[in-house]
Amino acid sequence: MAGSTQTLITVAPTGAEADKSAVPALPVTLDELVATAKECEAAGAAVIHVHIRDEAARPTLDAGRLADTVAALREGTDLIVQLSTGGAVTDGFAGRLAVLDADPDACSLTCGTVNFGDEVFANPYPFIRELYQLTQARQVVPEFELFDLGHVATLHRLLGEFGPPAGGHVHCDLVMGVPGGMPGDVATLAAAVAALPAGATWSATGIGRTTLPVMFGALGAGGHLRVGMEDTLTFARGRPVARNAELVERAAELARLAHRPPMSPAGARAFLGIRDRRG
Ligand code: KMH
Ligand code: ZN
Repeated sequence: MAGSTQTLITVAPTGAEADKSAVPALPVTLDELVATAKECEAAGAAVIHVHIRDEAARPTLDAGRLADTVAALREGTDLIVQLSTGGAVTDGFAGRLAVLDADPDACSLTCGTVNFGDEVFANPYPFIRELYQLTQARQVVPEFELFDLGHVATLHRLLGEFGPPAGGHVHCDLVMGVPGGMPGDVATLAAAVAALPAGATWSATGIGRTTLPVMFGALGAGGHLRVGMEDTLTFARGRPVARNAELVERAAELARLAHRPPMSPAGARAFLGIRDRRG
């Protein structure tokens, strides 16, 4: 399978937490997002995990903006467009479900509640179940976001109750190092990977200073990578990230050094079972 010889790189360029006024390099307008996406695709990304902002650069789940964003990313790139259904910690469940109305290729689906710094990122099982069934009905491929080992148990429960996802393939993302979630270290990575459903593939991302340990651990264990300013704003000690693409460039370079070069967007579509929604 392509996943064993190549590396799927996802870029998460914006997130819902960082403040544009404090982080001027953060892409928040549609033009900034599309320019970032093009640069990251050229650098080796195959998937873009998307959070959008309003005219004041605040996180939003506005339906019109989401639809325009999906259209603009499809027009400007070949990247797989994965919309966040996690949104911001302040977003309600109805708005998060309505994200699928924008008809993305893929979406995130977090498998449990987690403390998120001083906040709570709420994902009770009835919400997870409803979102999962909606992805199946709309044929939107979910990526299972796992912030803690208990989320892996919930993933097993979900698949046991409702069967395989759209596309037929289970792909997870281990989000490590969130204050309140599982730590971003190699021992925890190995434990989480060992607990995944048989046949599942996985990416990993380490928040903040866990970025590099998680990236090296994931490459060594046969996993895939997510990078971007949603997850880290510091490229090296004392040096802020200047562009999302430099995070993708570094991930692609490490993947090539591991003899698992970046997967193309076309390869990633086949790997993840993404249905072609482009005109
Ligand atoms: N912004 C976080 C609270 C996702 O995109 O699905 C949730 C998050 C997960 O970023
Ligand atoms: Zn996100």
